[in-house]
Parts: sequence; C-alpha cells; structure tokens
Amino acid sequence: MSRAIQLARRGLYSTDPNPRVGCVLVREDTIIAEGWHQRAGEPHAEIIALNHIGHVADGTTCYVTLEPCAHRGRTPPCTDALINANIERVIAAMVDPNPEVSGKGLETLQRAGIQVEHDLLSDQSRELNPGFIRRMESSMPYVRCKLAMSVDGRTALAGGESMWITSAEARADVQRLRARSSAIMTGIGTILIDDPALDVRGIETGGKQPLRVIMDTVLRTPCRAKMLNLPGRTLIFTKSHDRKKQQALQDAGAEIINLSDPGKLTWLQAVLQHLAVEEEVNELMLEAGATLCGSMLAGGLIDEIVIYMAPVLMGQNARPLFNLPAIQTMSDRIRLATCETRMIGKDLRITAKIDKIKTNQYMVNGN
Ligand code: AOF
Ligand code: ZN
Repeated sequence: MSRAIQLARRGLYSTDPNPRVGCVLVREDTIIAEGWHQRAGEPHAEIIALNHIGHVADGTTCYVTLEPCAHRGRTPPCTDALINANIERVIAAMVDPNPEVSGKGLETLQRAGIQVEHDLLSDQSRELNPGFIRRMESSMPYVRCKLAMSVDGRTALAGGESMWITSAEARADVQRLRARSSAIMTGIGTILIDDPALDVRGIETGGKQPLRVIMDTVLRTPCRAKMLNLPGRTLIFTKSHDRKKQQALQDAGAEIINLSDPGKLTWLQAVLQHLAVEEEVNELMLEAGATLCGSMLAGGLIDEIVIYMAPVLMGQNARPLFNLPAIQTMSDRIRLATCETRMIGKDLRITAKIDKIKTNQYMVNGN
C-alpha cells in the first residue's frame, strides 16, 4: 500500500478535479503491475494496472489507495473490470468519500465473491486528497493559506510593498503549492498593490492552470490587471451591481459572480461553497494580505497555513499576517498544530493545521 501511495503522488499536479489514486497488483508476494490515475477522463489507477497484465488477475491481490468505483462517471466502473479479471482480493486504503461510490464499490466486489478489506494506511491515503475529501464530505474546498514573513512576523511594508521577502528557492516551492491547487484566491488589496500573475510557472501540470479568484466587494480590479491576460480563467467575486464596471471587466476577460445574498452563509462561506460545488475546487490556495487572510481565519475557513520565514526583520510598522479581532485572554489564542518544519534555501517553511474549534469563536465576524 505504501508503494500505491507513492504512485498516487505522481498525479499530484494533474488529476484535478479527480482524486490522486495509486494501485499495485500482487501475486505470490510479488508486484506484477502498477498504475496511477493521471487525468480526469482517463482510466483510473486500477484499470492502468490491469492493462499491464491483460486483465487476467487470478490469485491476485489489488492494493488501491481509494475504494474502487462502482459508478459510471467519465469512465466505466472499476469494480466491473476487477470482477471480470477474476481478482481474488481487494484492499483499499480508504472508502471513497464520493457519495456516488462510498461503500458501494466494496459492497459490489464482496457480492461478487471477492475478499475485501479497507482502512490500511488510511491516514496517508487521506493526506493525498485533502481537498477532494473535503469537497465530497462538506461541499467546501480545503483551504491552504500561504504566507511569507520576516522573523518578527511581518509580511509587507506599511505601504504594501511585499515582493521578494523570501528566497528564490521558497518562491519555487510556492509554485509547487500552486500547481497542486484547483484555485488560487487573493484580495483586491493585493491586486492593486502587487498586480500578481497567480499562475503556475515551471511545473508540468498537463497544461492545467489553477482557477484565479479575486475577492473584490466593489469592483476595483483594473481592466489592465496582469492576470486577465494570462491563459486560464479569472473569477471575480463581488457584491457590486455596477453594470458598467461588470461589463468592462468581462470584456477584459474576467468572469463576474455576485453572491450578495448568500442566505444563511457569510459571503466568504458562500464563495467557497460556490467554488466547490460549481467549479469542483478541491484545494484552494489563499495568497492574500492581512485583511482577507484575517477574515478567512476569523471565519474558521482556513485549514492549513504554510509560512515561509525569511531571515530578516521588518519592524513594527510593517504589516502583520492576519488582521484579527483583538484577543483578550490567552485561552482565546488560536492554536496551530505544527505538522512539519523544513529549510527551503535560506528560509524556514512551517506547515501547520488550524485548530478549528478555536476559530469558531470568531464566526460572527466571518464576512
Ligand atoms: C478509482 N480510481 O483512479 C479514481 C477514482 O469521472 P470518472 O469516471 O473519472 O470518476 C471519477 C470518480 O471516480 C471520482 O470522483 C472518485 O470517486 C473516483 N475516482 N476511483 O477507483 C481512480 N480516480
Ligand atoms: Zn474507478
């Protein structure tokens, strides 16, 4: 299963919106075939592996990182292929969170007389697809917030200038985070100050560019913003009904989405739900300033933060990472569960998950 997980990782930048899945076929303690899912619309991991052995799998065990599908999506059900190949045993790392499949794949195999097991290395398998799992289970994306900061925890000078805090190696690492994301979100402040491209450069993604998302309440995005002229789509979420501005931005290549009446949800929640449900966004990367990052954090909408800490000091006039309502007592502090620290060139990368329970106290400020 470890090998199957390794194989699945090869699809990190290309399977979107499908999950990354790996598969290993074993007969008499020997690996006889391997497969991994490469691209949505193309064969699943199990089929790629079965292709190598001509779909004859007597006495063979299939190790797969996700429950085999029993439904007809863009491709036919893998359960049919496994049954027809006469596979003896199927071990899935985890049950598929996709409601179309969930449990039905394993049940179908079992009813056909195949031995079935699941939950082997399931934590590692879940790590492969945090966004796909979140979208299937909650109709929301998995949100990863990327920050570059000085040792004194500052991101930009008071005037907003923020380029090149971190090293070239850290910026290349950010490209890998972008490449695995379905969408990259920023705020209007960053657009006006940095005019970022928010595209993926120098990584093979099979031509895929993550969707670019701008949060822009009153439509201040300039029509000449750099990203509007790049390959790929740019969505602007707004509360403005200004027809002229909307038209001008549409003519410049943007898609405008007005969710000014989100019902029971906050605006940010409605935007994220829209991205998950309408655009199949699995992993969303947030690359923004303290205002949007603060609102997202306060709204309990950030799952993970990745901080690149550069060996510089910027002083108390520079901007913080998050604008948050003042915390009055230590018991209200937001805890991070550090997952990993690692040097990237001269910078320290800290990857941490947010303690969701603590952020809930801010939910009222979530928009
Ligand atoms: C697997 N192995 O390699 C993948 C699976 O539209 P389709 O036919 O590609 O189906 C996509 C769904 O199938 C996806 O949402 C997930 O539930 C499952 N993906 N299943 O057994 C794979 N990629
Ligand atoms: Zn399948």
